[in-house]
Amino acid sequence: MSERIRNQALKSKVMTAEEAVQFISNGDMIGTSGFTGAGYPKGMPAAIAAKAREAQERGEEWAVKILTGASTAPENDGVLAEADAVSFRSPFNTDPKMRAKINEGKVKYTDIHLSELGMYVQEGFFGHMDVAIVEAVAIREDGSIVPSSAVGNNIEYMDAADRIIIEINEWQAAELEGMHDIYRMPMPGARVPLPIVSPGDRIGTTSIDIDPEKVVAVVFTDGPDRNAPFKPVDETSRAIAGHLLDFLEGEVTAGRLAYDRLILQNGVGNVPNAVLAGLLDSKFENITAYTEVIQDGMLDLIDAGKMTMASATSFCLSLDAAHRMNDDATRYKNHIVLRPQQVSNHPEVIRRLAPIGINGMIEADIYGNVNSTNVAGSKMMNGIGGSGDFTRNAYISSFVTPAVAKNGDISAIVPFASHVDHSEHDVKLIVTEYGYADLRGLCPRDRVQKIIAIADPEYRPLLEEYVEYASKSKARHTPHDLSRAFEFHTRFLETGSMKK
Ligand code: 0RQ
Repeated sequence: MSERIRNQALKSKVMTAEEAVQFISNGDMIGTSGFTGAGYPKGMPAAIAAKAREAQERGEEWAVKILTGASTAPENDGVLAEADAVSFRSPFNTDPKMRAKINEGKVKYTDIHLSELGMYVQEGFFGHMDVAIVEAVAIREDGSIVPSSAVGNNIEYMDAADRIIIEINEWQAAELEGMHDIYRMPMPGARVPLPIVSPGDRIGTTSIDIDPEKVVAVVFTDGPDRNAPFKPVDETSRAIAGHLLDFLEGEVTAGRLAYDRLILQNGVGNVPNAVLAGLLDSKFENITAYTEVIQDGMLDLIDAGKMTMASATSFCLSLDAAHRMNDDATRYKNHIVLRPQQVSNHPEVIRRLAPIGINGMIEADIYGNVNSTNVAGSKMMNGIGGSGDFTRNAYISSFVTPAVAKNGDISAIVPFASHVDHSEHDVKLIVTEYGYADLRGLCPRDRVQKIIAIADPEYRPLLEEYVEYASKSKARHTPHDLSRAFEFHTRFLETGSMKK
């Protein structure tokens, strides 16, 4: 304990999660640490869920509102959703139990750009924040907090909250101390340019200074971050990665990129992770990343000497890779900077550094509008995450996806996106296993054939058929036949397949 809590006063606040739950009340707004399955609280959620259950057994309504960094894990979102202990949640969520409650309408969910959520809290858009629960690797002598495997919105939540509960997770390597770069974003009117001109630039401190008087409890935990392992790279994802690398090679040939000047933003998901695997055998060297999560593939690139520096706000590592990080955090510290998500996803810095953005998607339409979030227009999958922060501001924003989902019953290319997260103005490149559609500089009608060419061959005639109807429209700029624009989706909802 003495090594992890170096502040004398806060040693007296150590208690169990079951004791600390006295500081949580019905209706509280709680801001927690945690981002893509890393650095989330592992002790308090179960205690909060138990408190909700007890109240519900007495016939009382009892639920809290939860803000996180991004997705967490079954021990956090899962247990809280199962106990019906949450009335409101934001942002990005991947937990299936929480997703079900959101889609049943039992949890109100608001899907916010990850760079903006901390700002919303600072500006009071969500109302009063009662409690912040933050996982840390240590508390320093001065009472400042050393975050664990995610920084997320920890600063904003601890600044805004009346009460702070720190979870010290002894499973997380103490050597993570020094990896973080903590910068407190000034309020509007006081903001200055962020002096980050290279992904590794540091602009802050290595711990979060807080008001120690607000700390009501320190809870010890000892459990791993929990992430599902990435799917092994299969033929489809290898083909997608191959096409993306061909595109990047073409950019080098055209003089718009160089083999030693590749900056990446890589979304979470099986396909984006496969792209990282593809880069291992590529000609690119001295790769850097200005991104939001460090995935397995990045550790491989760092170990191979291919990636020199990665800036992110959290890890999203399989358990095996998390063990590698824990065993070797001192070395990885030379190559990784973890920042608050307002900084990792900051539009100003992204536009300056000009990374290649690579994100997954649900569907794209024939003009290049992309849906990342809502299946058939209304069923929430995960959320926009940071894809909007990067897609709007990256140098080249690409979307990677298998051409079909659900054994071929769903086409990733549709006549009209049933929900739009990223518009035709921002999407520059779409990649499937059939190739890439480079949309730069093309008018909507010229994008159509490029996009249909990378659809699954079975869906191409159906898309062509739609284009033929749409072409009868008098409006020739972005021709649509609104009576049939959603026919892929309506057919899927009626028959279980988008096929005819
Ligand atoms: O479902 O797991 O039940 O089989 O979506 O799909 O093909 O494995 O691809 O892991 O890259 O995820 C858009 C969800 C893609 C993700 C999405 C189903 C498919 C499968 C996963 P199963 P794949 P990926 C950085 C940036 C938004 C946020 C973002 C995502 C499951 O990339 O959440 O980019 N993106 N953030 O079957 C119905 C479709 C479908 C579909 C795929 N058209 N209809 N289901 N699926 N397409 C991260 C952060 O910001 C934190």
